[in-house]
Amino acid sequence: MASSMRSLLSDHSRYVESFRLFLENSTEHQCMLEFIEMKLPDIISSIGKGKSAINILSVGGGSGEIDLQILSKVQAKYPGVAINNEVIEPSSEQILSYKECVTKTANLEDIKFTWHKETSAEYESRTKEKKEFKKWDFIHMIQMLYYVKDIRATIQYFHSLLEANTKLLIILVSGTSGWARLWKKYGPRLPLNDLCLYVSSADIKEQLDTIGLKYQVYELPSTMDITDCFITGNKDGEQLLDFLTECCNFSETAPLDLKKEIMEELRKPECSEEKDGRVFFNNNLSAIVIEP
Ligand code: CQA
Repeated sequence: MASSMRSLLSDHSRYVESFRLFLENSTEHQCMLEFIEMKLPDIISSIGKGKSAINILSVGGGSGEIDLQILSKVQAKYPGVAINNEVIEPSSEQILSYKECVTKTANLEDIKFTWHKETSAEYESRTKEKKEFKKWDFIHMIQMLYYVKDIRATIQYFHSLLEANTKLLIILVSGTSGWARLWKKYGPRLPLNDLCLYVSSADIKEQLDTIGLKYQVYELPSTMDITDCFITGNKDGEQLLDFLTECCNFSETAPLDLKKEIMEELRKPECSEEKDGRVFFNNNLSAIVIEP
């Protein structure tokens, strides 16, 4: 039977709405902020050694909340040193939010911001064409590798822009997360699209080993409260389910057997933990720090 399931990424305003709900119901941002607070200072401890300015490249900077926290740590480590922060971000709405975020934040006077409204692949071909091989002191790619066509080539390209004492930081879902489990088991039965790849840190580590790059991995524990997904007719629950399956209106468009199986899977210990009558989906992230 032909399925009428459609990718959530094909309906942008719906995607944004369920992403907002996901952020409200998960510790996604908190766990990154904790990592930035506790681990980043050490990771960036030599990126500015002897430099008069620090060049940072944010690949897929989104609306900037996480970027600004990273920048505050760089400022704290290198007080008074000028920072040049360039952002690659294809969405004009995200760039607008980022700019508003910058306007609202104090103490950013020593930082110069530049936005490139393009994908990482467009950035690569544009800079190659112009033979503009700018080197960077810190490059980060946070929750974005799902959306590139060729992960290995993307990592290799941005890695080639690093000099001595610098770092490339990748954050994405952990191979031990409920996402990785769900994708492995049900990926092929969920709406196929070439916009999003089901990749986790396990796949990235494999790629890095193949290329022969040196890296360190940090596990960032995170959960998403999906209790509402099990309440029939609950609107928030349905939207969270759309985000989990990356499907538009999953509840009503998925074949019944698939829906039943996924609802059962979501409760299993491989995906979630039950606590105080609530169901917490494993949203663990991995931070991978790559050496030059
Ligand atoms: C677009 C693409 C991705 C977006 C977006 C818009 C996104 C968030 C907000 N708007 Cl066109 N991506 C995103 C960020 C974090 C995150 C997830 C998606 O955790 C969910 N994933 C599952 C782990 C990624 C597939």
